[in-house]
Amino acid sequence: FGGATLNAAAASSKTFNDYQAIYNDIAEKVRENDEYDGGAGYFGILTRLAWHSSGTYDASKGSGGSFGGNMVFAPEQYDGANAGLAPARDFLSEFQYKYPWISRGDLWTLGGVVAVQEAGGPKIPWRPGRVNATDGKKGAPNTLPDASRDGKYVKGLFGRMGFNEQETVALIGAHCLGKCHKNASGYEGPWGPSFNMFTNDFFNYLLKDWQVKQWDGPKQYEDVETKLFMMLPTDIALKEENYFLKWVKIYADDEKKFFSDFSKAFAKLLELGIQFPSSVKPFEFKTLDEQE
Ligand code: ZEM
Repeated sequence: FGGATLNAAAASSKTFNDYQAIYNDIAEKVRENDEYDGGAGYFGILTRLAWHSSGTYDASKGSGGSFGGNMVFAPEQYDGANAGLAPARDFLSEFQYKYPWISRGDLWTLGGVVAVQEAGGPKIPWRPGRVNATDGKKGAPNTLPDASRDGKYVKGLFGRMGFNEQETVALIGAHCLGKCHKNASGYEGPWGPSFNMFTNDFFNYLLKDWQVKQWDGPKQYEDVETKLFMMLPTDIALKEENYFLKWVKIYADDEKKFFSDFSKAFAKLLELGIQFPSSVKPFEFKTLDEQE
């Protein structure tokens, strides 16, 4: 990898407790809004904001990633893949006012950590230090995945970010959370019934029988048994390539293993392209439940 890395700001006067306070504020607001989006709450959309701010990374060029918080500027602002993420940025913006010292990249990635942990998922080690870009020049549009494609495309796209097949499958397991929205992506529906809880359900559901849904929208799948749930073509593609299917089965059988691998891969995703000073050690935030 020949890419340049961006240097995270050296440790400021802020400590673990300062960031835990922001974590708690976000988590309280997530709790208060648990009826949002038909009971999905903000877990899915906040996880997706963290992913889309980071998943623009190209390891060969050192471009993209969460460092600058580029999604507020053109061209990333108008990237079709980011349609529907404004409610997540708006949700977090009050904390930008309350804690003016935190950067957008830190706030958006921290929002993803809150969402995963408060939904019952694994702890995600997280480091601060991203620095706001002042314009969109370093934005990397058209780099996020297209859901209509096949497994080789998915392998190539996650390979561009520096992920292997195991990490790729683990990351896509985040589709246990939230929903697709016709007015955002064109796709519609949740991947399973417990879309406000972080579990290995995505893999259990994926291994069931799926058929192409007959409707006026883009090609997506519905479960044969109830027709209540959905899969994207790129989700089904994880069953069509043995190098992915192997991990789908492992994670369906072993939620602990999924949690541990997801935690590592998601932490890596949020830090793509960023060089942290060795003095900045990862924080592991307490959930609201653990503090009660
Ligand atoms: Zn998603 N994702 N994603 N994803 N995603 C959607 C929703 C969510 C793909 C994709 O096209 C879509 C990862 C990987 C991939 C989440 C997390 C992560 C939606 C629906 C689409 C179309 C958006 C809408 O309509 O609102 C593709 C093609 C992927 C890879 C091949 C990875 C990696 C993720 C996190 C680690 C989450 C949580 C959602 C639910 C969002 C919500 O609003 O509830």
